[in-house]
Amino acid sequence: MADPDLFPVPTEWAEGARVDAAAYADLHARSLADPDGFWLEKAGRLDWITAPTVAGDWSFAEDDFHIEWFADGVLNVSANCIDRHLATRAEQTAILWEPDDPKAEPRRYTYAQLHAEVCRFANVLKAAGAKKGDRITIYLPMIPEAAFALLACARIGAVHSVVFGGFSPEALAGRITDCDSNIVVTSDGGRRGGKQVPLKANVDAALHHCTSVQSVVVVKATGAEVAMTEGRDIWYHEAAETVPADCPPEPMKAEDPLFILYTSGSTGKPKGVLHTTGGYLLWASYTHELCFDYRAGDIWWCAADIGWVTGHTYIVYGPLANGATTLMYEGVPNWPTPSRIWEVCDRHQVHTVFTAPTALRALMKEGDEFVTRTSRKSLKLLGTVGEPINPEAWRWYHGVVGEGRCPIIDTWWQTETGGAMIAPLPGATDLKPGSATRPMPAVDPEIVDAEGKVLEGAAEGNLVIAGSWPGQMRTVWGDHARFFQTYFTTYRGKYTTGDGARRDADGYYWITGRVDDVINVSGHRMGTAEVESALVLHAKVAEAAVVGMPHDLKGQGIYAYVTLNAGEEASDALRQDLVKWVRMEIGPIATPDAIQFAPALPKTRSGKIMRRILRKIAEGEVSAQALGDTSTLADPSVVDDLVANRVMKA
Ligand code: 6R9
Repeated sequence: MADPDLFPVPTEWAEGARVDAAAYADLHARSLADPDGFWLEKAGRLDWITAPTVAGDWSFAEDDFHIEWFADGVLNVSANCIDRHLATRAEQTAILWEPDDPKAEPRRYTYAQLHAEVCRFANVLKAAGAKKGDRITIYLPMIPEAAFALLACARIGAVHSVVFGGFSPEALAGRITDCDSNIVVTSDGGRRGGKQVPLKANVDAALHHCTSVQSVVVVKATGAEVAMTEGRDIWYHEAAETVPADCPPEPMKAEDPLFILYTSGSTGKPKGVLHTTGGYLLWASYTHELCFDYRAGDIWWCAADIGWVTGHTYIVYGPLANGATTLMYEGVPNWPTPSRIWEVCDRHQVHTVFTAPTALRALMKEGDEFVTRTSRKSLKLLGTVGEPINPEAWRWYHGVVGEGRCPIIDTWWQTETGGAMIAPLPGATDLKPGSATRPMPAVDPEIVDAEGKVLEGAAEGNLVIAGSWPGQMRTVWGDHARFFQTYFTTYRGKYTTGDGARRDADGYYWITGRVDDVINVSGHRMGTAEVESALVLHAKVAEAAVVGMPHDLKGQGIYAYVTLNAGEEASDALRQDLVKWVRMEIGPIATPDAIQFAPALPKTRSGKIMRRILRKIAEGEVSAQALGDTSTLADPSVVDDLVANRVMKA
């Protein structure tokens, strides 16, 4: 009998795809047996000014720690994403923009127009004082100018640091200061789900705390009225009229920095993940083609925000390096109706849509009718990323959205990995709902136990990667020691992902979620330490501990235990005040779902908070067996109070 949990490669994919099962096995084996030969050959998919003669040169050992790829190669990322396509596809749409308001007009930019826009943008940045190597912070809504800005930085060799538009002025200021940005690119505002986002005002507030910024380039997006600071702020459209039309691409070494992207870790403030030029672009382009079997003429839609790594790799760099038509959507999945995603697919005849499980769960709950009233005939592939997809959502995506004909490409990866690491290939991999399936070429995953012992065969434990791959991050901006410490010391000689995983008897990987103090809220990474630091900044809060809690839509919600300063009264008003406070300090994505006031937190005699217990209580598992041994606590009775006063519902 057929296994109901196995979805074999559809015949038309097996016959027509670039890579079938045998070819995948060969690619994976060859990439590990002869990495130099394999990657020097693959490097040929990029356009080099000087072709590299070396591939990977790396060691994860402490006394010789280094990671380099294609070190003697020279190239420019924007030339690879634009100029080299001009001979063959100047008139093809490169960027197709769908506005927030479905009644507003979509915009299209051909490769020729993209070239003109990016050259112009690059010259405006230069006029604003940008030089090769400068860090430029980009705080923009999902408008085409966001893609122009990234590519313009790449063109002149400046390093972009995109900050998600949902982050608060405080969070923005921290990121500007950490990388010492001299220029910020923003807009008068943004639109999302019919609402306006005051981006420029947020930049103004952030810059009260920053000393490095000389110029703010402001794109007119909504027409909202904004304050302009004389001598600092420049309207993009005014500056664009005064600069030359052409901007030759800057030759960059393969290991020159391309971008910084801040992401949450288990300790301390967000880390500036640094990606470099050659290896990152190759990984973006190769994985985009392989996972999604991209073909000329296909309309590709990655529905992420450009503020996350998924937007960098699969809205901008991967698709444009491959000469694709990439759709960029300004709005949110469920506005004005829960049909919006599928309506956009019909309107633009989208071939692949790539989104997050949290969006799917939210749409699924609205009922099938919002899907079935649309056609979706153009869809060939469905992608997902950001968190483990529950089999129920997977089956809905496959059965209702894709009517059973579109393979689900569940891609597991991280900001740190640059692009997809474990994912099915549509023509090669039979699917299992909830599994990201098998590793990409060059990716050598292992499952290790707490002591670092490598577990063979079917096993569950910590997911590590045994060797380097071209898209690997190269450092934490400004703190190389922290890079080594965070990723290469838990299991010596290996890259620690921070995720747990199970490998089944067929060699399929099932990601079980983070094993560190990072929680995944609607596909967004949140360090519990960040939320705790925000809470303790409040004048009434003495101490805070934050853990994840199960949440139907978000995957995980934020559960905060708070102890108040002596003399302060717990109240619903204070609870609401704290929620508002965290939103203001970090941004709406960090909104706590539950706040429990606690007279004390469970601590060991050495003063360490026992998070294991706090996690169990937040999960609603309060039996003595679930809570485990509490005898090592300084005051075991603390636990009884926590259990009795658990916040049942967010
Ligand atoms: C690309 C991205 C990374 C963390 C990662 C893991 C989780 C991402 C996943 C997944 C299960 C998938 N994650 N994709 N878990 N299945 N397909 O999301 O990067 O924001 O850095 O988050 O997200 O826990 O460690 P980033």
